[in-house]
Amino acid sequence: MTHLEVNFDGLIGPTHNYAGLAIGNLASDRNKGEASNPRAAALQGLAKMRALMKLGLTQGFLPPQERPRLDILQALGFDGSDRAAIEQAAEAAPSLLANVYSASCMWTANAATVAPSLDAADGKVHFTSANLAANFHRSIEATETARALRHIFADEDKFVHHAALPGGAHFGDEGAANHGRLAPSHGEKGVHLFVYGEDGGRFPARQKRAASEAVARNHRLDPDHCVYLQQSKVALDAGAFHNDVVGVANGSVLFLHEQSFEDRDAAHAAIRAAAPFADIIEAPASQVNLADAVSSYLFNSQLVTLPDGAMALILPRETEENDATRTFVEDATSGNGPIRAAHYFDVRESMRNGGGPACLRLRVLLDGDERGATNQNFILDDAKIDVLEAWAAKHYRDRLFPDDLRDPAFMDEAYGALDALTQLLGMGAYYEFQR
Ligand code: SUG
Repeated sequence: MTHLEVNFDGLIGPTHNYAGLAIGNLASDRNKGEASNPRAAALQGLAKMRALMKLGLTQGFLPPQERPRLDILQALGFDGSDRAAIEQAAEAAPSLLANVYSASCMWTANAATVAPSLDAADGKVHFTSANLAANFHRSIEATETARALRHIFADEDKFVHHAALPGGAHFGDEGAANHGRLAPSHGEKGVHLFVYGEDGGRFPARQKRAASEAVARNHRLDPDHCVYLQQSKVALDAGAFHNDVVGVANGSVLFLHEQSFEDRDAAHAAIRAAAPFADIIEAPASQVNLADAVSSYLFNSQLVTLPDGAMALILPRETEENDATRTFVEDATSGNGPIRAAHYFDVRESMRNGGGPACLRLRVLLDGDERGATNQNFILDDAKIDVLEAWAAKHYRDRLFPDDLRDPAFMDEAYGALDALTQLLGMGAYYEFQR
């Protein structure tokens, strides 16, 4: 049956804030301590999902994770009642409190790496939750991500779930944000590009080569169809903390910046050898410099195949506002090439934490039976988006400072929003605090 890519976006949680927690992420650092607007963030994300559905794509979502994570505070010695744990942490370690409150699971491109059944030796869809070991606030996502994926893709005859890689930073794994798949079409066997880093002069690399190799083994991929490429240190030091900040693959197209890889020529040769059908569309540094690529998030676009077979770019407004990147997009979409359209979206709340359109989604390529076996609670239609919009409008604040996390009353508010979500979706006692 027809293979379709389903995007699972992170439904942005009520605690979205700017705490400046992320290493190597210039936007997160720049906006540290500023006021966020969680309600606008959630609505922006939902508007993007609705627009992709209008383009004829199937759209899913992953629910927000439980925040604050009281179990983590307790494990770190802040015990007593829930309120007491929050108050003690606020006093003794406010930045730790921000970590257990982070809404970072919204960036589901980092939730896991996924291999379609077409490519796995056992003919099943494989998921490896990312350990996100490079940042504490993200490392606590892995167990809940694994639980969410098992909840949504429960059929063991079709789906295989691998736990996050062991060993912390030794096998640092940031999920699909450093992985791309090329194939002549969605229904054909693909070639997997795994991009890893070596520490730069300014920032440490988050994705380790050994982690990518382990994921490829877990997913039972054909080694001849896997290519390992080192991200360039200049890109890392310019703020490309994940490779999806400088490139995106879809179908036969690889859309990327000239300075993505440490050894550009060798990388392109390796890609062409494994995927002779590949169409590499590259922005020369003379036309788009790395600073513009990173600040505009040109390459953190979603490159999607529409029902008529043409491809479209789903870009952040920031790319349109930058003359160099907008012009590059106009050139890339105006000819007879595979990419025919560009759609710009306001996802500024996420962008201010370094998360563009592509960060907000996990791609899962599924055939018809696999789609049928997917928990339909997490597949959207217009009516469900209406419900989620009304829910966010009712339960989310429109202004939140990192300091607001110190008030235990905000914990009750955040849990209240998640509790209401589980009721709306009939998810039962999904979260730990509900048990
Ligand atoms: O891991 N930002 C995230 C952004 C992730 C973007 N994802 C992809 N490129 N696929 C990160 O750096 C900021 C949180 C804060 O500072 O409060 C943060 O975690």
